[in-house]
Amino acid sequence: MAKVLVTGFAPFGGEAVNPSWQAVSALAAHRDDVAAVELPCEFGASLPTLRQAIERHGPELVVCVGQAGGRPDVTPERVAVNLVDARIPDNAGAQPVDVPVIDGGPAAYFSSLPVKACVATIRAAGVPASVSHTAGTYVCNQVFYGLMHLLTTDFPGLRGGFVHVPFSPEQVAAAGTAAPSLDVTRTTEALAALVDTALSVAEDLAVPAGALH
Ligand code: PCA
Repeated sequence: MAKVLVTGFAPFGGEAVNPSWQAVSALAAHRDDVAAVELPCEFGASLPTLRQAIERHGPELVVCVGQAGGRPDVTPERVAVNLVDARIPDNAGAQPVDVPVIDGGPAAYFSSLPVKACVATIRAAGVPASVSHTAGTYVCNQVFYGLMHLLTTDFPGLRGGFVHVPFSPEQVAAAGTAAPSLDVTRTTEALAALVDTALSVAEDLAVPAGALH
C-alpha cells in the first residue's frame, strides 16, 4: 500500500495538459511510497473518484494538486470553503453557481498539512512558494473541501490538503501569452519537499505567512 496518495487533474479550460497531473505522475514514478491518481475536472465525478482512490490505496497522507494558471509560485492552500461558483463549465459541461459543496457542511475547513513548514522546505529546495488563503470556487476548491469533509467524517486520523501549481512554460508558450510559469520538474521537486514535510512535521511553524489582501 502506498503511504501517500497524490492526485492531479485532467486538462481543462482548453488546455492540452495539466501540470498538476504531470508533476504528481512524475513524483509517483520516482517513489515507491507515492501513488498518483488523476481526477476528472468535473464537479460530479471528482469527489467519488477521490473517495475510491483513498479506499483503494489506504494512505496515511493525501495531497491533492491542481493548476492555478496565473499564479507565479507553488501555493499550499490553507482554507477550503463550502461554496461552488463556476466561472466556466467543467469538462462535463456543468456550471453550478452559488451552491454548497456539501449541503449542511461547515462554511470552511482548514488544511491539516503544515502549510508554513511546507512553504519553507519548498523554498529551501529552490522553488518559489507561498501560503494561499483561497483555492477559488471551482473544481479544485470543491475537491479540497470534499477531501477535508471526508477526512473529518469517514477517515479520522488521515491527514490531507491541497496545493495549487503554476502553468508550465510549454502551456504559456503555446498560448502566446506572458503569464508566469514553472517548469514541471521544479513543480515535482516542490511536491516532493511538501510530501516529506507533511510526513515528518506534525506542528506547523509559528511564523507569519498571512496576506494583507
Ligand atoms: N485547476 C482548477 C480545476 C482543475 C485544476 O487543475 C481549479 O483551480 O479549480
